[in-house]
Amino acid sequence: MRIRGAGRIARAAAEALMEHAKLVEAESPEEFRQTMLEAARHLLATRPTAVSLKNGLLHSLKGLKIQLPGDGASADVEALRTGMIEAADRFIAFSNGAVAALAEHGSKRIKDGFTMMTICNSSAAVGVITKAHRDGKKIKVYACETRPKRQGLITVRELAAAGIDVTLIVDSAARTYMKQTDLVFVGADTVTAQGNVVNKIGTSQVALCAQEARVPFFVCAESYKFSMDTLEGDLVEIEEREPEEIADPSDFPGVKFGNPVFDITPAKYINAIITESGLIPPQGAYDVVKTLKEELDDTQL
Ligand code: RUB
Repeated sequence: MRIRGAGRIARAAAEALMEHAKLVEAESPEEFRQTMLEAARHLLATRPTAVSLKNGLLHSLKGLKIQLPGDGASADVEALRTGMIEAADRFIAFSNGAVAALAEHGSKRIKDGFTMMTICNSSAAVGVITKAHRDGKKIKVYACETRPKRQGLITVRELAAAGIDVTLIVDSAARTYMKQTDLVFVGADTVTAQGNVVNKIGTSQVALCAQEARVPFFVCAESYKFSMDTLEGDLVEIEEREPEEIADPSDFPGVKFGNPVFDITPAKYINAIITESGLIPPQGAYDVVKTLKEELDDTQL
């Protein structure tokens, strides 16, 4: 939890692999390859829900491809090391560029005088909103507190520091403030091939309120947040965290605690998913996943 947010998690994992690649000592290309795969699996086990982590690792592991038969089987350890470092570096640059491109597309939907709502702390959603502000639009934001870890506090600090008129609200006030909201922007940890979105717990309730109030609901998600596994029928694992995040269990003898930290917003509540390539309907998730598969299918973890 020291590194959080699906995009940052992916970039941090790529950076960790890159640092590892620089330091690893290996007798043979095969040993180097195995060591990098082990490191990637270790990183993958840190957070179960955000598919950006897996995709960021796969993008980086493409650097090992130069070892594949017929594709330079003779690559030595130093060539693999350089390949890994360059691939991880490429992913980090691509990821940062994707967040900026997405902000450019999404901010066009924000008109002067608009009020937005957001939940949790999504660098992609914050990027869209701050881009509109930088473009000179006078905007307001309602930011949900986001119990139990209160990532909404990070969001309000970021928006206030950018000079944006921001109001912190408790999660249960989302419906009340939806009446004064023009657009909702949220982030994503994973987008399924069916166009459903996994994001911080509470997101689906905000989507429901938006639907009822006829307020457009936008998800900000770079292409590496789309899940190839869901095309093959896998379900996204929802991280369940310790009860201490909610209250001290010893103060409540005989009480059970439930603390799932992400939920699933069905595609039917989503107006568009904003990616680095543009705004797509949730049904377009299938095409994004297919493209990702073409790009990453020959890289294994
Ligand atoms: C963060 C969260 C964010 C998404 C998208 O949860 O749910 O909305 O990860 O973030 P946590 P970004 O704090 O538990 O990691 O747009 O920055 O990738």
